[in-house]
This record gives sequence, C-alpha cells and structure tokens, in this order.
Amino acid sequence: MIKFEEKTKQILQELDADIKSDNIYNIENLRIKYLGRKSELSKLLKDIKNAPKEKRKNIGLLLNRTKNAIQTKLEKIKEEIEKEELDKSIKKDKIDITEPGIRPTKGNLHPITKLLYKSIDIFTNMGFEVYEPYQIDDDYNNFESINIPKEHPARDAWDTFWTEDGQILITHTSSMQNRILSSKTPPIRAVVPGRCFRNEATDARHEHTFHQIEGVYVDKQITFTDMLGTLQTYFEAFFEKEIKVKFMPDYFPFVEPGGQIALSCVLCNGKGCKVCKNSGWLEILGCGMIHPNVLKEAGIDPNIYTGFAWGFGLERLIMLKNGIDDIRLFHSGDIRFIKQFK
Ligand code: FA5
Repeated sequence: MIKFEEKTKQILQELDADIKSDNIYNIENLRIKYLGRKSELSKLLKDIKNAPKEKRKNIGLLLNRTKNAIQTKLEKIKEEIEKEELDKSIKKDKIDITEPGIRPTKGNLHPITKLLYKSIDIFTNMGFEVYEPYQIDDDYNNFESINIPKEHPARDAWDTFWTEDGQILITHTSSMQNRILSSKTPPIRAVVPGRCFRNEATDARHEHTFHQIEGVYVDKQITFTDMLGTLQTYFEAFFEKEIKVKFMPDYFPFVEPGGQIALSCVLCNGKGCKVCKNSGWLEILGCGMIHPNVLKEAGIDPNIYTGFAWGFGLERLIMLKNGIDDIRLFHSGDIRFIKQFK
C-alpha cells in the first residue's frame, strides 16, 4: 500500500511540474502520458493483483482518486488555455465601433444627394437652420395648419396619397411650416429639404416621388424684396452664374401675395431656347408672404411679424443645371446615368 501511495503522489507531483512547464500547451500528450495505456497509473492498476488481497480494495480506491485528480487537473488546464486563446482572439479581432467608417474609393453620390448637400451649404451659409420633414404626416400639418381647411378646393392642387388610417404621404415640404413656426420665436430662418409624394401620372417633368426645398423666414419688417434677394442669392450660388428672377402672381392658400418665381433661362441666358419655350424664362418655384392665418395658427402675431416662404422642386433645378430632359431618369436605377455625376 505504501508503495502505491508514494507512486501516486509522485505521479501527481510530476503532473504539476509538467503543467507549470511548456508542456501544458499539449494537453493530449499529457493525457497519454498520465492516463494512457503505458502510463504509470495504468502500470499501478495492473499491479493491484500482486498486492495482498485485503488491501486491493483500498488500493483500487486510491488509484481511482488519483485518476480523477489527474482528469480534473487536465480539464482545468484545458479550460484555462481555451479562455486564454479566446481572450487573445477577442483582442486581435476587436472592432472599435466608434472609429469613423472607411470612405469607399469607388462610386459617387447620386446627383440629387450631391446637389441637396450643395443647397444645404448655401442656405446654412446664409443663416438658415435645416429641418427634415416627416415623410408620413397628418392632415393638420400638410393642409389644415397652413390655411387649407377640409373641403377647401385648393386641396385638388395636391394629388394626395392617403394611408389606410388617414395619414398623408406629404405632398409638399410646407407640411413642416406650422411645426417650425410654432416651436420657435422670431427671428426664424429655416429650410426643409425632403421627399414629397404626389398621386399623379408621371411624365418627363413629373414624378410621384421627388424632392422639395421649403424655406421660411419670419421676423419684424421682413418684406417681399428680402424674399427676392434671398432666392436670387441662392440661385446664383447654385448655378454659379448671374441670374435674373421674375415674380408672377399665383395662388397658394398659405401665402398672400403668392406667386411663382421664374429664372432667366440658365441654358440660353434669357435669349430664348427650346427648354424655356423661347420665352427666356423658367418657372421654378412657388413662394409668397406668409398668410396672417398661418402665422396666427402658429402663435405668431401677424401685426408684429411678417415673413416669406417658398417651395421648389430640386429635381427640376438639377435637370436645368445638367441639361437632363427626363425627370424619371433620377430613380431609374440606371447606373450609367448616375456615373456621369462624378
Ligand atoms: C407647392 O408644393 C407649395 N407648397 C410651394 C410653396 C411653398 C408655395 C411655400 C408658397 C410658399 P407646387 O405644387 O407648385 O407648390 O410645387 C412646388 C414645386 O415642386 C414645383 O414648382 C416643382 O418644381 C416641384 N414639383 C411639384 N410637383 C412635382 C412633380 N410631380 N414632380 C417633380 N417636381 C414637382
């Protein structure tokens, strides 16, 4: 029995020494060495039969305990190695989600995105804040709050997509006028670039989905000429050339007086061509002085403050700037079209 006790003690000591050394990185070798058929422990197990009969049971228990102890040590060291390897790989493959993205080396921005950014730059340099519209909004914001009550005939001017629960896919970015005017105190200078939707047949100049840029400016003593100056400044920066603007009266329920702005044709410089139908002018946007009812609805006193608003279609401007003859090309998904706008 003493021989067995000494031997098992030696085996466990030797295993501990191996574990401390580099051998631990080959668990399988250790398992063969300490538990394999040729191991010291196996030899001791075979030796039981030579021990006195009455001691065999205790020797058997001792050897079993030793075998379990070896297995537990090997199991533990295996877990440690696996954890260490996992930690190493986590460190190596760690992704820092706060790092900036890698700018793609190929590809280019869609012309709408590109000229939307350019327009936002121009307006922010002029002191305008930028708001994004809700693409699905309610009747109050798209119509009622801007002086277009239910049953008002002017609603027919905006062919509207309704959702089943009575919401609206915004027909114009004027849907943000009341939100902006009622949430701020003048001076208010804001632009709203965003996607609009109209339930109308498409052709070379009409899409069901297009972009508008709305603008509102409210302060004391704001006049009509401030509006003309602001828009002229924007158009000259956008087209990078001198431009004349012309106002023609028109009706929008949310402005009074209201009208259309026409630009001197950017293609023929006002001389007359196919695009401007030889008139030298291009009608480009709706605008006007904000109606007192719209100011009142937003909690602004029209006796103290005045302001102007406008809304134009971005696609139509890009078409002019780049000589594009069909608005449907923008969403055609034709990569050859997009690649031209490097
Ligand atoms: C409006 O939508 C008014 N909310 C604009 C406005 C704002 C007037 C503030 C006064 C004060 P209108 O429906 O005319 O107005 O649209 C304005 C511009 O959006 C048009 O001049 C045109 O450039 C563009 N647009 C309108 N419908 C389409 C369409 N189906 N496809 C492409 N562009 C369109």
